[in-house]
Amino acid sequence: MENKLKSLRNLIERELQEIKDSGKLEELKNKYLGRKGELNQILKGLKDLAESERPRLGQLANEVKEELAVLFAKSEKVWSSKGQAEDLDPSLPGIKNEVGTLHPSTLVQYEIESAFSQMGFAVYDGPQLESDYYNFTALNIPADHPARDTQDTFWLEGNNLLRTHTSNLQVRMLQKYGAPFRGIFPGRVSRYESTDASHDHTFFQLEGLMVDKDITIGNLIATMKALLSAVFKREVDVRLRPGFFPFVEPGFEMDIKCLVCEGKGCSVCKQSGWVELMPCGMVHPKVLEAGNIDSKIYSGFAFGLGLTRMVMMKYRIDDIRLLESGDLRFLKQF
Ligand code: FA5
Repeated sequence: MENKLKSLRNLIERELQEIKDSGKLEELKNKYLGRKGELNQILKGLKDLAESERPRLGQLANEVKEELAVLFAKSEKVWSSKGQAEDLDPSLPGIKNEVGTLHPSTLVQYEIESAFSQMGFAVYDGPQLESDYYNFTALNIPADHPARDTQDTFWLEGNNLLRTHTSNLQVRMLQKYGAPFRGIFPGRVSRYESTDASHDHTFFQLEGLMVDKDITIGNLIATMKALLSAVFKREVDVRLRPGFFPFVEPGFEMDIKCLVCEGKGCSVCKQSGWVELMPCGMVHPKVLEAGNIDSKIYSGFAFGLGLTRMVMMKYRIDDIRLLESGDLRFLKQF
């Protein structure tokens, strides 16, 4: 019996290696391990053995049985994965891949970047985690200045904060590149404020800064007109009014006639028909000096476009919170 068991195991091992399809595997399994299979036929002979032989051969029979079960299990695994590969039909049409789209703010940002590149402006990025100095103090907003109250923020350790505006790059850029300078800085900003249809706690601005000899308000207005036509590609109604920012003198607010309601009044423009879009002005001498620029030789203009609001106007989006919601039903429309 011992020889029969061993040669059956060797035979099965060999045959398993030679099989060519999973049907044959099933056939071998029935032939050798089935109820009426060869292994059971051999095991039936156990009862006829001498009592002294039975325990040893019984144990051997169990070992062979287990070994064969493992061998068959391995082959089944191999043949089931081969089976899957055989099921693959390369002629079937592919599964549609979900490709994302650019965020509407990115689309508008790219349009502005391309228009400004043609006017000789470079595009810069900068830290969103900023020091008190570059976000406020260097911009002529000392610690006790009431202008800080208009831009409440999230404070971090070590007198750092999440930047409240892209103006944080004005002095950084002047210190780094000096004058003459032409640059735009798009990016994310944060404010600690309650949200409504036109205010979010996280939104995007796009700053512009030009410093050179003989820069005037005329240059500022021409540049802002170029920006508006790059985005809207048609005439839009805007108005310029005086505005106060400690880092510009004189300072202006540029508003756009609300395109969501065509100026009739809605929740975006707070029923006024106008939306604050782009504050701007001539760079304050103190800012130039913080950037190591001689304010007697150089002058400049700066603007701080509310990029997210611009996107709302362009696409007539009636709630700013949709833009950072991550809602694919909304985003897929662009
Ligand atoms: C500023 O942030 C100044 N740094 C702009 C500036 C730059 C002035 C250079 C002069 C020279 P203000 O806080 O007004 O200003 O914000 C600028 C624009 O960002 C607003 O006109 C508006 O379009 C947008 N904005 C402000 N707060 C929010 C908000 N909570 N949600 C969405 N957009 C906002």
